[in-house]
Amino acid sequence: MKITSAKVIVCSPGRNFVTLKIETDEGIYGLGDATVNGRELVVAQYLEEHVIPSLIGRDAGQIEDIWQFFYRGYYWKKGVIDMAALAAVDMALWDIKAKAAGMPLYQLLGGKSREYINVYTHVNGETIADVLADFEVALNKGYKFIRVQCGVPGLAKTYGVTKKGVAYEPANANLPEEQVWNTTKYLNSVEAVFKAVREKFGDEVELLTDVHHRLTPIEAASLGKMLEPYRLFWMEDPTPSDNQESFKLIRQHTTTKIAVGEVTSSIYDIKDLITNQLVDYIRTTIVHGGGITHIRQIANLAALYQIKTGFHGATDLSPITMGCALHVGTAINNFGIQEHMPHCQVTESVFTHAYQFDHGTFQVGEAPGHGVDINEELAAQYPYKRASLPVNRLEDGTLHPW
Ligand code: GCO
Ligand code: MG
Repeated sequence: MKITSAKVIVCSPGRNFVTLKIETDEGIYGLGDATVNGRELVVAQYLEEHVIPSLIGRDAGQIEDIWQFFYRGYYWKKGVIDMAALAAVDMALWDIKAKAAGMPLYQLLGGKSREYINVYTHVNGETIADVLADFEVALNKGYKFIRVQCGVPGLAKTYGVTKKGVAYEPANANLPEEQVWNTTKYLNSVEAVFKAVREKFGDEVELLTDVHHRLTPIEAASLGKMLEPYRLFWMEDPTPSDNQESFKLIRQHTTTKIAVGEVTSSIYDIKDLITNQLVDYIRTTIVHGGGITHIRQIANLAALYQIKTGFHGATDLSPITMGCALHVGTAINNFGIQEHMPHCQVTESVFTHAYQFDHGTFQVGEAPGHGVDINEELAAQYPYKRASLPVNRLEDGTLHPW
């Protein structure tokens, strides 16, 4: 089966998405997600100028060789833009192969390892009372794994906290909004919300939290120790993982489990974290991590160390990435949890999908391929709009990780 054409669809149904559509001479097409939040047009142009011309005429079935052509075959490998472009090609080719086989993708990846996919959702609020109210809503929807983020007294805005009743969207402005951060205020206030949640809702529900790269390693260690009584499912990105060794310091002090990887795009970005058993969950996901082909390699390495997956699943990853993540999650043994930040209705109307939410879990669906499609006519009604992620400064103006 030959690749006859490919095109990039950039649209903004509620937020920006970059989609690659690959067509073949047998009439089967495949779709891949190439969205990098805040840098969408860069990946779109990369695909159009450098990837698509080299794809035409190739055998669509040679997924591994095509992956290696754009990775090993390219001198400047491994950046997130490259890996997102490569991921889109890889997702689309797996979609084509599974459609040609008349099978849902998970069958090609080894078949079902589980009956459903557990997901975690986000709960947040400016105050503890707001968090407790939002928490109850999530429990009523059936979620058994819940990420908790609370406003920090004295800070105008806190990561992950949104106005009441408004869905949280990270890329919230045309140009980066400048927010203010104070680590002491955060560390002084963060324990109380977990205490309140455990007191009100008991020990059974699993709790997670995202530190969003804000702390130094020793601060992260003290946070982990402080939160031990609340038995978190994980604390996420407690410190930036650029220096993988720094997680040794955290591990020396706390048994709070750690999840890392949503900003990583290659196995080499997390290899030391895995092989030194410095984390418990890997969050690299299909779109930023080179597609299904590369994510399976990461998951296999992690499995050797009893580390599980916890794929990133924020709204800036398109339903196509979610579909692929659910197929991989269904097939592999060391699946841990899937993040679920529901897409808005407009996104859902443009991207139709076979996967279904069911009481805090997903059913992957039985449609051939990855099961996600795009309504191109509708997509065209939502043109790209520049949107940027915020940046963070300390109170004295120093730039700090967001
Ligand atoms: C998460 C993430 C997101 C990111 C977002 C950036 O854990 O879901 O941290 O909220 O901030 O994906 O584009
Ligand atoms: Mg995160």
